[in-house]
Amino acid sequence: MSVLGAESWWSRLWFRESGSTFVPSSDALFFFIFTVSAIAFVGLMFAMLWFGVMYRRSKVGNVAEVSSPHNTKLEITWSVIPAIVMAIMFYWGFQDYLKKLIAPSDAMNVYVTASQWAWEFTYPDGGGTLESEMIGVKVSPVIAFPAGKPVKLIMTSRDVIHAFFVPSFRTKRDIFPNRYTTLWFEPTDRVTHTFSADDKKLVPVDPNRPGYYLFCAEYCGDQHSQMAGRVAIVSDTDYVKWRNAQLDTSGIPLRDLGEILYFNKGCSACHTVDGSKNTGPTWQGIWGTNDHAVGWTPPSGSDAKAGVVGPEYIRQSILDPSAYIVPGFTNQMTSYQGRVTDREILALMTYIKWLNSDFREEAEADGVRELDERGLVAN
Ligand code: HEC
Ligand SMILES: [Cu+2]
Repeated sequence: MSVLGAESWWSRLWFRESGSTFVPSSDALFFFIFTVSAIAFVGLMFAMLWFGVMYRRSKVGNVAEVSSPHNTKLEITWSVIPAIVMAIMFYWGFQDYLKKLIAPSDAMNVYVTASQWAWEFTYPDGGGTLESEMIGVKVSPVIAFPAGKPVKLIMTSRDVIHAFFVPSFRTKRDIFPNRYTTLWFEPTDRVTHTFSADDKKLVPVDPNRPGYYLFCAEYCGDQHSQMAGRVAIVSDTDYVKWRNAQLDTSGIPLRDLGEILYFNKGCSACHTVDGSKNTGPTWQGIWGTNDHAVGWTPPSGSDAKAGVVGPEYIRQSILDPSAYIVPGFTNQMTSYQGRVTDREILALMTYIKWLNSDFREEAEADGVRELDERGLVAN
C-alpha cells in the first residue's frame, strides 16, 4: 500500500507506489471495501459451518423444529447495518469518481495520440518528447510533468481502442478513434527526475524509484504489452528547461534526429532496422536499391527513377503510404501528413540512408552539411 512509500513486495502485491493526489482516498476506499468483504465472507462461512454442526441430523433428529416466522429486531439489524455500509461505499466511490472525472480549470492540457503500438504526446508549446527509455524489450517514450500541478490529457486514437493507465496515479481512461476522451491527475510533490543541461536528458533522482510506468490497458493487438512509457515528475524550473530542450531540435544532426523520431513517432512499432520483417518492411539496406520497391512509379513532376528507393520514394511513403504498397505487405500504415515537419522527413530519410552501410558516410556528411548550412555546428 502507498503508506509504505517506495516499491516493495507489498506495493507490488497491491498497488504501485503513490504518485498522484488521488491515491490516499482511492487506496483507502479499496481497503475499506476489501476489509468489509473479508469480514462478511469469514463471518458467513463461519456461521454456515457452525449451524451445520450445531443442527446436524444426528443431533436434532429427522423432524425439524418449528422456527419463528420472523424476528423484527434481527431483520432490522441485518438490513440496516449493511445498507449503511454500502451507502458509505457508494458515497465515497461516487465522490472520488466525480473528482477523477472533472479536471480543475487551471490544469495544463497535453494531447495524447495512441496508435498500434505507440504513444505520441503534444505539449501546449506544440512540441513532443525526444526522450526515450528501454522498457522491457522496447524503446518507449519518457514524458515529464511538473510536480504538484494538475495535468489534463486530451486523448484520441489513430486506429483501435487503447487506454491510458498509470498505476501509480490510480486513474485510467479508454482512448477511441474519431473521438476525444480526457483524463486528469495531479502528481504529488515528489520529484522523480532532474534535468541535466549537459546531457539534455532527464536523470532519475533515485535509480531505484525511476518515475512511474505508463501502460496501455486495452488489448490492442500483437504488441499491446509493449505499449509502455515512463512518466517523470520534475520541478517547475526543470520542466521549463526540459520543454526548451524538447522544442529545440535544430542542433541535432539529421541522422540522430531520424533515429529519435523512428522511436518517438512510433515507426519502430512496425519497422525494424536490423533486417527482420515486421508489420512493415525493415529499413535496413533499402536506400539506393532498385530491387526492393519494384513497380513504384515516381509522382509526376519528379525526376526520380522508377523502382529506386531514394528521397522521393521515402517522402511519398511517409506522406501518402497507400500510393504504393511494398510487395509482400498490406496497407497498414496511416499517413503522417501534417504530423512530421519537412526537416523531420529529411531526418527520417537520412537515417534510412544511414541504415545502408554503403551510404553511411554520405548520410553522416549530409547531416553535418545541413547543420553547417544553417549556421549550426554539429555537437
Ligand atoms: C502500423 C504500422 C506502421 C507504422 C507505425 C509505420 N509504418 Fe511505415 N509501413 C508500414 C507498412 C505495412 C508498410 C508497407 C506497405 C506500404 O508500402 O504502405 C510501410 C512502408 C513504409 C515505407 C516504405 C518502406 C519500404 O521498405 O519500401 C517507409 C519509408 C515507411 N513506411 C516509413 C515510415 C515512417 C517514417 C514511419 C513513422 C513516422 C512509419 N513508416 C510508421 C507500416 C507502418
Ligand atoms: Cu494500446
